[in-house]
Amino acid sequence: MGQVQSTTDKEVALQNIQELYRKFTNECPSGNLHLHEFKKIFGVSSNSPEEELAFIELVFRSFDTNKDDKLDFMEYVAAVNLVLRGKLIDKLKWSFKVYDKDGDGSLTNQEIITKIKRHDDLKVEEDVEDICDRIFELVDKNKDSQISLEEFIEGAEKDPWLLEQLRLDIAPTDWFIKHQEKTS
Ligand SMILES: [Ca+2]
Ligand SMILES: [Ca+2]
Repeated sequence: MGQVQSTTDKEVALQNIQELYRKFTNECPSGNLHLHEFKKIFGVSSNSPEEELAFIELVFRSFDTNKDDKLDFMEYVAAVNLVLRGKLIDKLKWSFKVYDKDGDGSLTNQEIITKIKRHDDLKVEEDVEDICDRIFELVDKNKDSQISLEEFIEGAEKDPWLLEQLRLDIAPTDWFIKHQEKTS
């Protein structure tokens, strides 16, 4: 069943990429997708919570490989590919990069708390701290109150609960549905 599922996903993805190219050139005649357009795709506006705005910006930056503050079509396709068809390890590396706000190569408990809050905004403060403590207990092997990329990946690969907590997922359907709503 997994086989059938992945073949179907692949076909859908290819079809979507062709469709994306049409939409991309249509919507971005300059050949570039800018941050404000990216925000619109995800339904984020200046009225959105600050955390959400900051998060989308981090996601955008993580896809902007050549750091020129815009996504060209290649960067955009790479992003869509990662979201749709990326291997778990690549998704985890990407998740880590997005959470690592200050880009110093390790995650502090503040960076993890921001992530948990986004995961489920109904969670009360107490729970968020409990979850954060539990993540550190399980992942921070050398107890330096920082989570390194190695610790992050090792933890997520071993423990399904951690994987659920740590993996950043942008649902492919949302990605496309929102894009289509915006452009059609
Ligand atoms: Ca770029
Ligand atoms: Ca950091």
